[in-house]
Amino acid sequence: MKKCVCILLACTLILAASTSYAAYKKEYKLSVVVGPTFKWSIAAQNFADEVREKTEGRINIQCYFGGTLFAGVQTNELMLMSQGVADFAFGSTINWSPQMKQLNLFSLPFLFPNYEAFDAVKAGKPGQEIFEGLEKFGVIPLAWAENGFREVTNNKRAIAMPEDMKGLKIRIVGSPIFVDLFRAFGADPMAINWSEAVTGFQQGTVDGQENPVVSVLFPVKIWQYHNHITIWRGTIDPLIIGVSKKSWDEFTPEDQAIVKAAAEKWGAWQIAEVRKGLADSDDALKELEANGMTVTHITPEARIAFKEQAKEVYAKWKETVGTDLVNAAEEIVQQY
Ligand code: X2X
Repeated sequence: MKKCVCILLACTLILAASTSYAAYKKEYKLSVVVGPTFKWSIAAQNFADEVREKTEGRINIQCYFGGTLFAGVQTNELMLMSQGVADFAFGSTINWSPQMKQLNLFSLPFLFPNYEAFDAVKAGKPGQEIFEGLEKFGVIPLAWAENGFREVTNNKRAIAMPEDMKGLKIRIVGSPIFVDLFRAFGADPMAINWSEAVTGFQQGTVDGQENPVVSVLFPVKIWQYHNHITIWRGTIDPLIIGVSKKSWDEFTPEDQAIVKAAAEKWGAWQIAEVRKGLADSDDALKELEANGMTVTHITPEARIAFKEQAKEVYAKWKETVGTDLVNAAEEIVQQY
């Protein structure tokens, strides 16, 4: 009798397990805007491989690089996740910011002077609020990753002061705060999707662009197109590793824990990779110089001048992001 009960119990357990796994999809799609050689994509691929291995194949994540899931329109990525078309993403907060206004916090001009202030804001109440807010979009945030401080490059002249930007055609992401920001400096911002941007640099459709040094400018070898870079730390771009709630809810708690741990591991790895030669030394900048670029660091006085010229943009977008959220971030930043 005892044996019978045991067998029955075992059968029930196996059945329960197979029923919950049966809800799993054959493939979970992960979206990345950039191509497979970027550290950003390598982290995504490692995350996918680790989840597949640790869940013994139950969660099979396939990476779609180069923005193929959103057909090149990078500002649609969050919407696709809300709809469950993309199950996972290593998403730039800029690309998600047209829908989720709070994410423009990181694009507020000159808010973040250094990595320490930025990390403290992510780890503090503002970061927590942003993560909670994402759930309203049907996205469960798993971990932070990073694109980085976005620096300006161009093929016309060294930019040391705001007036040096006058008239320069600058490629930007199709996110309204960047239009406002570059217009404030008298530049001519042109929204071009990442999928077309490098062609734009090649063909000289634009004079310049803004993107992080190690994360993006190295893999595209920006020195082939532009010979000036300005380290201005004007805006910063964290990535969020997210999963659509629809997919998340299908996973057992054990598998959820595996997914979360892998996201934290590869998010941390990716952050360390894209800061190499920037946070610890200036080796990354020396490499740009070795490739023929002039590197201009804005002086503290220039930073004040840039900030002053972007004052109205900051005030307007502070309201859009949410005054309380920005106040909380400013309070943290002041300690650094
Ligand atoms: O399009 C860009 O500039 C990029 C790759 O940095 C983002 O996706 C925000």
